[in-house]
Amino acid sequence: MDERPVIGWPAAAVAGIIAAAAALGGGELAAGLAGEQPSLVSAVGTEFIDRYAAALKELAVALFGTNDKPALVVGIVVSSLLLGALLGLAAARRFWLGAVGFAAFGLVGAGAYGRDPLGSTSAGLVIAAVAVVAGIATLRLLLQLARRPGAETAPVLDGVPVADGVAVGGDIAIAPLADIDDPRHPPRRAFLAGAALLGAGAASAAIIGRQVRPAASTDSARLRAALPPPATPVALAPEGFSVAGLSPYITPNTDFYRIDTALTIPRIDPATWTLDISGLVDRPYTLSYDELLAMDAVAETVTLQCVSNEVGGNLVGNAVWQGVPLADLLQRARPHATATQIVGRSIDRFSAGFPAELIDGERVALVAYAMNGEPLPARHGFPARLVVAGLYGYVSATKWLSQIELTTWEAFDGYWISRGWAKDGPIKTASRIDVPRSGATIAAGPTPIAGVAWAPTRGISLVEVRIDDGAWQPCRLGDTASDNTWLQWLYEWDAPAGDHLLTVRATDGDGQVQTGDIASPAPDGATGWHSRRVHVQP
Ligand SMILES: Nc1nc2c(c(=O)[nH]1)N[C@H]1C(S)=C(S)[C@@H](COP(=O)(O)O)O[C@H]1N2
Ligand SMILES: [Mo]
Repeated sequence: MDERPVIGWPAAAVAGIIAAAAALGGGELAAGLAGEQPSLVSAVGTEFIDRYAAALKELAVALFGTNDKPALVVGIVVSSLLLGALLGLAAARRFWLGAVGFAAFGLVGAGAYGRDPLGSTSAGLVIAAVAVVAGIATLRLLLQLARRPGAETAPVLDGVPVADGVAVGGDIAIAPLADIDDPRHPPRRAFLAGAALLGAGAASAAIIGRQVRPAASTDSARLRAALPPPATPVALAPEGFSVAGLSPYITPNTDFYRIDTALTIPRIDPATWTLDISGLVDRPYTLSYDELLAMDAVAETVTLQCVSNEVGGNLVGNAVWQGVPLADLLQRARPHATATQIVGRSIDRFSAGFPAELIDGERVALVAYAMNGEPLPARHGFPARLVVAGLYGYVSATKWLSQIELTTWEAFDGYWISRGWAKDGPIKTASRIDVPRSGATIAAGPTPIAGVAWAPTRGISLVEVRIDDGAWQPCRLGDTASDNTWLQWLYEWDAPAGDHLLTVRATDGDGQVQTGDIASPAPDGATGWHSRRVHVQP
């Protein structure tokens, strides 16, 4: 005769789930209290992104659009809770199994933390330890509460509990679900109350952990940052066509698309931030935020686009960027003639490289610290980022910039290059219909067709619209600050009743007509004409 605790498997699983929640909650709280440290979940997510970014970027963008980050966090939390359930089942048989499991996941978390450029290794160890202790303690408590009242342990004979429940395996005694309602045993009020209480505690810990996070220190430094006036006057933003639904010429910061691998937006203190200029140069140097702001600055309107943008997509925006010309910053370091690649690196391990010959003094290329007249928003790279006209963001627009390294074209591949994207990333000529909306029903008669078109550095010379299989009709073009930006286009259509397919194409400043060949974003940018179907009522 042998004595084993009998714990229903639902109770064991619930205990494991609540224990995992307690571990996550404890980790969040510890990370929040630890100061400007990413949360454990975020560190695991960052590691996940860096490992699986190549597959993830397409998959995640396809599945979740730009909501890929919340989706990843939800995925990590749900997987953790499921693992918790398994550990709960294991712990009901042998408690040490569950405890070892929690410790192992703590180590995985601490490891991810150590590799997360935003987190410190020692902080990660402490945070992971708090999470593990919270998880194991919760598990222990709940499993104790889950034991049958009055039958703390059930006698087991030859592996079969005689008094209680049914043995599932030879040496385990797990009661089936129905057994919970066994009238011989009152409902486990203590267990349910304990689970509810600890679950609520875990959730509160997570919420408090998020609240106490001192994100405010960077944000207030950002708001205090006094922008020097640019040496050159800002080119006035053109008035633009007033058509409801048409993208404004300048994209407001709050509407500007955001794409990056950062699960936690880096919060950088400008007082300690530095920018290194190094590599194949005679005089490497380091610049502080104040020194950068003290240099002669320019303000340039530049359209930025993500290579992942689909035809007709919205991963593109136009802003006035203020900053110091990259050419000036490089000159000061005396670059070697052998330098053929300029690599920007961020504090979060991202990197992007482009040909050094592009920085010829003609092309607009800046280390930008302001966007549309305000210090760079944190999500767009505060305190400084690169902006190079005419290049997709993934090869040029490094946010949270920490280093500019001159090297050779062959010596280094940026973040997305080693993940299968093209090494050269010039922005392709593109045009988009903003209005009417796809599938819109409109009344017959005069109706505007309008949108934006861009071919940064080359400019746009012509935009044409085609109705169904008709002839290409030239559109009115809005003014631009320079060839580095998109422009608005407008076609005043006298819409006849029926279903119609509207198509747009642009011609760049060199006279090249935008190709109608359909290509997906990978590996070097989508092509094809944007079309919209509309229904016109008589
Ligand atoms: N540090 C960092 N910078 C980055 C990225 C990144 O993942 N990390 N993504 C790049 C990509 S792919 C694009 S398209 C642009 C987007 O800039 P935005 O988010 O300000 O629009 O940032 C670039 N700079
Ligand atoms: Mo991008």
